[in-house]
Amino acid sequence: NQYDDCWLRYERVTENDRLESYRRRCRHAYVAEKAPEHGAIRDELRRALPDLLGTEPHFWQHPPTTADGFLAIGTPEDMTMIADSVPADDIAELSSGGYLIRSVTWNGLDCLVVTATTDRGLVYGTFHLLRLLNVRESIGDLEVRQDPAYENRLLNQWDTPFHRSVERGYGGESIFDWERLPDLRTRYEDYARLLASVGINGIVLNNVNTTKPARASANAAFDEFEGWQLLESRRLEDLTGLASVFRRYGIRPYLSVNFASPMLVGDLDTADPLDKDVQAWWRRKADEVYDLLPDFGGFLVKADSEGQPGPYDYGRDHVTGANAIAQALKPHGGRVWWRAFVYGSHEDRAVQAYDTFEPLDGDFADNVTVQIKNGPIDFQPREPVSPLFGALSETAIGMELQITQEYTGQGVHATYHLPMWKEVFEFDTHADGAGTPVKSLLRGDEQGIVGVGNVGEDYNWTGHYLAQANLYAFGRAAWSPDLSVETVTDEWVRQTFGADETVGDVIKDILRRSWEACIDYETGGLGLLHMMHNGEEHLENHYYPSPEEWPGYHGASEDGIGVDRTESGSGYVAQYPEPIADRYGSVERCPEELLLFFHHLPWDHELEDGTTVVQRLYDNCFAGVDEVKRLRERWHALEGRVDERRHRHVAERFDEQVSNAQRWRDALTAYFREYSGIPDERGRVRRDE
Ligand code: BDP
Repeated sequence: NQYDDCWLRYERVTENDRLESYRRRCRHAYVAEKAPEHGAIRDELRRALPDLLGTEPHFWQHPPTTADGFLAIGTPEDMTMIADSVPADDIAELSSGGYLIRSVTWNGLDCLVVTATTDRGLVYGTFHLLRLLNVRESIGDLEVRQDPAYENRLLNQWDTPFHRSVERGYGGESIFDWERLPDLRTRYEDYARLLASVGINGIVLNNVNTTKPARASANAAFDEFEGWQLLESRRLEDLTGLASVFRRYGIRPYLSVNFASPMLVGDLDTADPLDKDVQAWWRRKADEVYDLLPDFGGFLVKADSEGQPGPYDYGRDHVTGANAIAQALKPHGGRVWWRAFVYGSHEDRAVQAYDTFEPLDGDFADNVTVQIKNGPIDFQPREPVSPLFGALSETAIGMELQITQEYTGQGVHATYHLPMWKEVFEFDTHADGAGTPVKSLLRGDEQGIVGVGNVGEDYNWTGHYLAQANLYAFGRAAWSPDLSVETVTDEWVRQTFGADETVGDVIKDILRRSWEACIDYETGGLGLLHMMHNGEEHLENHYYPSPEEWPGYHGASEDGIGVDRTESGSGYVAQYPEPIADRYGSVERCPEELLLFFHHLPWDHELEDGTTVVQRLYDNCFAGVDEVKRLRERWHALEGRVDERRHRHVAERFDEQVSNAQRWRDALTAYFREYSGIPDERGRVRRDE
């Protein structure tokens, strides 16, 4: 293989009973043949079944006449055999991505039916069935009904045309060879397969930074940060082939666009959203886009943030800015995804997104979705949940999660994000009284989940084999936030590493513990964050510790540490409704893991168990490193049980992770020691002379 199959491995079934049962139902396939999606389904069966069953599937144009059973995939309109065996009512309620997999007896044969009301649903149903085979589930008596929890399950590529870098990407350069388009690479199809197999239905092809970000201004390598060019006619034409690859898998294309496009791409001398020519320009552009890409999903906009232009340049607010673009997409059913990641004017950055967007609630056009990062700062190892989710009751919202590990060890550390996401989904916003978790606020046609992608040109796609789990988990959680961490992790491990239970248990243990470990060594664990190095010289940083660089984020001083975000401080806590505001605002009741996010406390402040703040920070930093060492040992013990290529790769990464974690621990504990003047009770922290 040119590159890794990730979780779509399809290894030979060796258990005889299973093999026999799978063969009886899947060797003969009767699959609809009209839509592009049907072609993708057949291709997938052609790939998977020979590997799994050791025999080529036999495709039929009519219901198979065979002594075996068969597999039938299609909508009831496509095939009478399906209409005959599944009552219309049984699928009438399915949403556009939903599907039903059912064992039926037809003409005395044991058959399996995968059906849906849409072609996209058939794709998901097929991948679900193959997953069952991959993890060796029984398929003798199936009744699987699935409907995605969210209509929009989008990936945001931070790939930068045209120098093929990926901002915050740790899996190599961009898989998209923009300059060669419209030529296609098989990798595009394989990527679409990976995404569709976990239910992702939209892809924003380019970076939210469509011009060179302000922070990279000194770096000539980023001069050609020109994602905005994708709106040029010649570039749009190049995208048609790429879009058709994704279309077969039910994935709609989207583009990040620059707010100043009417000036950059067009020749207007303003991008003022109230200017009639500007509005007409967006309309013409949208018409052109939809002519070429009929299933286009919409535009993603990062405006007035980190040097990107926006409505503030013209003295307009975000509603005016977003709606001007939305009106152009409206006739085509397209949508603007407008990012709430705006900051700059507030001393406490946590305050800003809510301050900017809450007053605008209800004014956005109905085809604008405000895309909100999970936390109020910026994808830190741990943050409280953004209060904006609960505050925008009259606005369509989307939640943006970071799949790529920008702040959690990048391509080197094993850090699994699902436990963090799960915490966010379940967080009770109290928006509509107790029992209004974040996950309940994102439903409906206009809302959804967005993930910042983590793939690149590397053999294993994600830079670290275990980081594949984050992409998998993102898709599964966006499909159903109710799935437990255990279920999703187990699915991923069994498909990716096979049936060996020892291997599975170890990897699940590593993944389960990895996030807490990372929080401990990178922050000390009491709600501190943003203690990493930034370098103007290049964009690839945020990997090394540098607590002295951004004191505003953690508030260390001689008298204590933490940021006062209560009434006596920035007042951020009041952005939450009761009883959250009260809980976070009280030193006694604030959960320990967020304590220093909300409060500035003396170094020797005693926590509930009598330990002082500074001692807890020391202890956590050491505990994080110890945990990573233990996880490394566990991985080492799998030598010989995991293929050498993957084993060696992850083992090497673990060595680097341990040394990087020690570097974090040492930098942080020395810093705490320096400021507090209080030694570690256990004598582990030396003071820098
Ligand atoms: C920050 C990243 C930066 C992104 C920015 C964003 O460091 O590369 O451009 O988020 O989300 O976390 O726009």
